[in-house]
Amino acid sequence: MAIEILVPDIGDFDSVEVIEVLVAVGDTVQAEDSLISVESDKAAMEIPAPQAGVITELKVALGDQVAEGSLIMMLEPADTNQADAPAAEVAAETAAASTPAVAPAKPAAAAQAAPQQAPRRAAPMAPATIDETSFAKAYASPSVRKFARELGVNLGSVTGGGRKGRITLEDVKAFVKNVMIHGGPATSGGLEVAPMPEIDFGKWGEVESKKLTKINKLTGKFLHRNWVTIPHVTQFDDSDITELEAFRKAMVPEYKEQGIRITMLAFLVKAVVAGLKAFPRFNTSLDASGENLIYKSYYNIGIAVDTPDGLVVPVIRDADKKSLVEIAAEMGEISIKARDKKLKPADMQGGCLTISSLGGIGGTKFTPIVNAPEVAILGVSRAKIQAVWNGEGFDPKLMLPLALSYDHRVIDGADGARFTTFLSSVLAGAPEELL
Ligand code: CAO
Repeated sequence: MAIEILVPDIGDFDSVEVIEVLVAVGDTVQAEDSLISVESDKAAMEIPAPQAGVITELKVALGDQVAEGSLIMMLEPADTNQADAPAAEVAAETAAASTPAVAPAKPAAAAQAAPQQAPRRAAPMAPATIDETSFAKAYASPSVRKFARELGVNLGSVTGGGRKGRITLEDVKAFVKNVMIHGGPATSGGLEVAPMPEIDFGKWGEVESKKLTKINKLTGKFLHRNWVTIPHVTQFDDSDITELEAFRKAMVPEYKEQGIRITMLAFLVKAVVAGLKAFPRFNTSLDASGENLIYKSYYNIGIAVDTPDGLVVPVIRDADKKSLVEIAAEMGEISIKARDKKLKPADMQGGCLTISSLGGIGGTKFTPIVNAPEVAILGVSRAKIQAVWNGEGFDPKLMLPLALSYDHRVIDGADGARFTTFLSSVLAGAPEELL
């Protein structure tokens, strides 16, 4: 007969959130196997099975709040005679899962039998070394830590896809898979960088240590991943926006009364949509296997917004279906939302190409990092008047510096130059066509 599994004494917490359900109905568990992970604002912990058996019913779901005594699931206790069989299976599975990453001195039997299927870089793989400092700091539950340790995965190198950037079991599996297919940080064929040494900066003068914000940490991980895994090229161009700027300035007073700021950025969104339509390969993403390109028929443009807590990238959806004024109004709203921390995860997903504009701040050029899974990003610097040769003399022209970084696995250099040339000509063309 099934028994109830209740949350045991979990210390001083009135209620904690279920952040992982680690078993499903029908699963066989051993005593002490983890069943769910819960998290308070201070710590994550796992609730273990009190005895071996089969899970017959789940009573909690992700996001539920539980407290001591809450019913979490029903378990049919195991027949003690059979208890060894699943344990053996689990051991075998664990051993199998460990094989790739711990790289035994001798290749595994299966790899010998089918050498043609072995990933190219699997052979010279060295045992991974775990950086204990970043492993300890990684945001992951105890079972994920255990799993990562068994596989020799350095959790500090894994990007968390769970809520609030938590590293899940799936993230660790995906990391290992990526290493096996492409070679990665844990292999000798990938990037092996020396760990940053601990430095006492205080010995050279007064210092103060401040915690990175959550946004800093999250974007830092994604930017690092994108920087090391995407072969970047940045194509520069200057676009003559003399006429466009005069046109924009003429529009400003009318819309200011309605509370809408008509910015250069809104025109750039429209120009980028035209660029994506003219060059559909820029509106794609590589799928997880890296072997197929996903072409998108929608035009969602990400806008990098600088906030006191760090960089966020809200997305203007269906920019092709919106007028310039609608885009300008929406950009005003999302910038406020971003700075008031009101953006939801969905507001920052599904982008096709991101624009990062530093024009309001200054600078002549910069090389933005591609916001994967997008394949290109447009950086915009401050426009300034330059002397432009007209064949007979120099004209003063307002030139806008553009910097297009792209994923060279998807975009060839020639297309990169074609795209910026196209953008430049659209921005230099008839402004009313961008309305
Ligand atoms: N050249 C010259 N002047 C420019 C300009 C450009 N390219 N872009 C903007 N300006 C001017 C604007 O016209 C405005 O002037 P007025 O106040 O006289 O109208 C002023 O600079 C301020 O503009 P803004 O930056 O507030 O507005 P925006 O619409 O251009 O940009 C936003 C909005 C949200 C993109 C911006 O505020 C922001 O956060 N930028 C930072 C993005 C970032 O951090 N990127 C780095 C990512 S790392 O890869």
